[in-house]
Amino acid sequence: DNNRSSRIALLGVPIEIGAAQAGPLMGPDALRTAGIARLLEQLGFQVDDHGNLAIPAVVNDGPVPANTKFYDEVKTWTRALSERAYWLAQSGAIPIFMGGDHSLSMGSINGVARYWQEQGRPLFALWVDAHTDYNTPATTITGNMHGMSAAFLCGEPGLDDLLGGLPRASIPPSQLDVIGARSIDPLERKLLRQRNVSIADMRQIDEFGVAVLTRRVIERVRAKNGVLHVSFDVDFLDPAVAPGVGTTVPGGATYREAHLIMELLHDSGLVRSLDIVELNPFLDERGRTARVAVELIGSLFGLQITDRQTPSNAVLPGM
Ligand code: 6HN
Ligand code: MN
Ligand code: MN
Ligand code: MN
Repeated sequence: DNNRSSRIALLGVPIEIGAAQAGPLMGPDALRTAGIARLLEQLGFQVDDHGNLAIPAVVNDGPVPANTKFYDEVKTWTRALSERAYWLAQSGAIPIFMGGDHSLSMGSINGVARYWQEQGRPLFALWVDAHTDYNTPATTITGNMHGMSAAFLCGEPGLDDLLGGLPRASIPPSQLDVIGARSIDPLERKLLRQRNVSIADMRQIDEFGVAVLTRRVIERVRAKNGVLHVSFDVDFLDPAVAPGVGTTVPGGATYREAHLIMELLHDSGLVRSLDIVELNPFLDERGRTARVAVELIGSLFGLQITDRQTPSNAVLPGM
C-alpha cells in the first residue's frame, strides 16, 4: 500500500488517574527502555519521539458528573491530547500513543477521528481488551474513567462536557469492534447490547480463532473505505504472558494469538494510529510485559517471521 506512511510519531501520555492503581504513568518510559523506537527504525520507519505530553494545571471549574473519579484531571488530559492527536495525524505520520491508562483514548481517538472526518474517511476503532470500556456515569461500578473511554467515543451521554468547546468527533457504535472481552459489568453489557456493538469475546476466539475474527474487522473497514485505529489494552493478553497490568483477568489471549492479530492488521494496510495502554511497569516482572508490548508493536508494523507472503485461507462466516 503506497499510501502507507513511513513516519511514526511516538507520544508518551503518562496519565494514570483514570485507573485504580498507580503505575501506568511509568508506561511510556518502559516502552522506550524496551526499545520501541529502535525496533521501528529497524523496520524502516523514520521515528520521531515527541516526548511525553504535559498538561496545564488542573482547574476545578464546571460541574462534575456523579460517579466519575478525577473528572477534572481526565478532562484536562483529554482536551490536551485531542488537540495533539489531531495535529500528529495531520502531519502525515502514524501516531503511537504510549500510555498511560485507557482513559487516554478519549483524547487520542477523538483527535484522529476529527482529522479523518475532514479527509472523508470513516475511522474504525479496534478495541483489543479484556474489557469493553463501555461504562457511562450511569452504569459504572467503580467510577474509574478508563472504563468509560469507548462509551465516550461512541457519543454515549453523561460525559458531554469533557471536551468543552472542542468538537467531539464521535465514532458510531457500528465502527467500534471489541476483541478479547472477558469482563463486562452488568449495566455495561446491557448498553452494549442496545447499541449492537460488535464484540469478539474470548469464547469466540476459542471457537473461531483470532484470524477469522480479525479478518471480519478488516473486511468491515474495507467495505466502507475506512481507516483503522487500534486501541491495545495490555490486559487483552493472558496474565501469564503480561503480568504488568493493574486489571488482569484470567483466560486471556496467548502470545501467538496476539501476534497473529497484529500480523493480519499489518497486512491489511489499514492501520493509521495506535494506543498502547494500561502497561504498569510497577507491577511488571523484569520488564517482561513492556518487552511483549514492543514485540507486538513490531508485528503491527511489519516484523515478519519469513519474508514470504502467507496465503489466506480465510473462511469468513456471515457474522
Ligand atoms: N480498562 N469495567 C471495569 C470498570 O471499572 O469500569 C474495569 C475497567 C477496566 C478498564 O482496563 O481499561
Ligand atoms: Mn481498557
Ligand atoms: Mn482492560
Ligand atoms: Mn485460548
